Amino acid sequence: MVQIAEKIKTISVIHHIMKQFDDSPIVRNGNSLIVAYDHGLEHGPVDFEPNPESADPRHVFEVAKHDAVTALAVQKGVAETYIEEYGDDVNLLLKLNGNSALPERTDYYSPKQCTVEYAVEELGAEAVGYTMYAGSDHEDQMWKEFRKVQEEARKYDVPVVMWAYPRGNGIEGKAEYGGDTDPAVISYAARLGLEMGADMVKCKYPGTKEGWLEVEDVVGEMKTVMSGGSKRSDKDFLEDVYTTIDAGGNGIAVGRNVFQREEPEELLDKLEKVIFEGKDVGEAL
Ligand code: FBP
Repeated sequence: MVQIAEKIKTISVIHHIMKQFDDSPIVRNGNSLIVAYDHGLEHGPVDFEPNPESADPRHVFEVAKHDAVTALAVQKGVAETYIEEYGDDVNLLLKLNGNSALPERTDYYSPKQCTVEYAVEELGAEAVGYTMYAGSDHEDQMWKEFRKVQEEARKYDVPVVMWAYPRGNGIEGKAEYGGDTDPAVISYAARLGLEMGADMVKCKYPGTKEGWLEVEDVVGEMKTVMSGGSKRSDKDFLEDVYTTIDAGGNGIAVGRNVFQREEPEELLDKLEKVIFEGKDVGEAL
């Protein structure tokens, strides 16, 4: 009897977690369109050069008020300054770790910069994000940090999005490694998200529908979103997004393809059609 009661309790906790994510404001009809804006840390101001307006966080918060956007992913400092003004119109996904492009490292590592408690209690985050460099010499350290993030997120009832970016000495340079868009590598990294309790993984686009299907085959119920990548034409970008959705993906987390455009709203209108309204690229354009 005790065992059954315990089992029911466990099942109800799991259901609660899954239901909570589908009910989360960062999800709409099962899908998400997350605008990522942590590039000032990850790449530096060089990413703002194609559209200098984008260096001003206020500009990107304004863009993120678009109906299609389900969340804006930023680092803590940007959130602290702008979320009070934009909190009613923009769902905050607080990126908890991050690293700059400046140091010489022997392998990839993204240190934790913010706790879930601070993100939720002080900044009002609706979700949290963490970059995992599986394959790096620092993978074990990052799992330790991720474990705390994931368990704290459960306590605060917010979903965890894992930026699943396999890279580093463990894989790069190996004969079987096909680069960071290799579906086998992306699938393994995405699967780690499921194993470690992420609610959603954000993966590089593997280039084909077959590649994304390979990812979907191993992630169970966990949601997947495509990482935007460098800026390309509306048509090329929408085709990648459509293929992702068609293969069972749940949307995108996109930075440069939005904020490097002078009229990002036009692309967001089109993305809304593909991600939330079941339209194909021809219909969206
Ligand atoms: P983009 O859509 O511009 O590719 O942004 C996605 C993202 O994951 C950002 O959140 C992050 O700043 C950046 O890519 C990191 O890219 P990388 O580590 O591959 O240089």
